[in-house]
Amino acid sequence: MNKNTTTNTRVEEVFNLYINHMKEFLKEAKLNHEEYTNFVNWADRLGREGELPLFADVFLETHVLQAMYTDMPGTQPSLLGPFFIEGSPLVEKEPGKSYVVLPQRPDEPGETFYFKGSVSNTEGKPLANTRVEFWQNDHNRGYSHFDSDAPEYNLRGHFYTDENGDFEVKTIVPLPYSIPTDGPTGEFLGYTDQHSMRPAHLHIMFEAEGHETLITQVFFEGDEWLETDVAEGVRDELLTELKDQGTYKTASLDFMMRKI
Ligand code: MBD
Ligand code: FE
Repeated sequence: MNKNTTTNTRVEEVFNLYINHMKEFLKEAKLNHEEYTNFVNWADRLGREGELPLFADVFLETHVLQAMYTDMPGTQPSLLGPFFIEGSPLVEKEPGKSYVVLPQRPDEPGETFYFKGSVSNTEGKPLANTRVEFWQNDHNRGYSHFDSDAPEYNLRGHFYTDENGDFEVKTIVPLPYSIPTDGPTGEFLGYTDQHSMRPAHLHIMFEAEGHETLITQVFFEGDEWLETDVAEGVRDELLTELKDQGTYKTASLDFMMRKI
């Protein structure tokens, strides 16, 4: 008995279930001892190189979400992913403007993009003053703080929906993203002959009083990686059309939050 911690019946319940399934799985997989040792060594490197969150979010998170949410009303959640960070700046509309500008460099490379959203509850009531957290990758396909040399919080920000539950944000068009391939996660992709790509996507998290926090993503019709997203994050209702307006692009999507 470990006297440093109190028992946690939920941990016990989940661990027992895990062991029962694991026994069946090992019988079927007929793992030999060398394979087991190889796995432990690989998993050790995965952790030491800081890729455990990456691996888990790419290969497990979608299954957690699908087990939780299939067939419920409201916008489908998608992956939080490994590249969210706390503390993004608050951005506000400049006088006379209908949109907020996502924090970016003065000369941020990429195609100018206006994304509009509306937020309502599952009964269609607009949700004013909903907190919208927004993050995405840049023109070099990296995320600030992780795999881009852009400044901290570049292309990350939060703002609030207006009195009609609407918001509009000026940013750049996100690009398809390759997860890092130079570590243990990439090694695994090689063994299993899988590519490392995710379709272009926006990350959005909505928080509104009395409602379930909605963590989701937005994808674009026609993206070549939609069907084979390495992280399996795509859901039909999260697809929108990227419209070419000449010197800039636009897109929009409606989101529905569930009451608690
Ligand atoms: C990403 O950008 C991402 O969104 C997920 C879910 C996994 C890896 C990289
Ligand atoms: Fe992402």
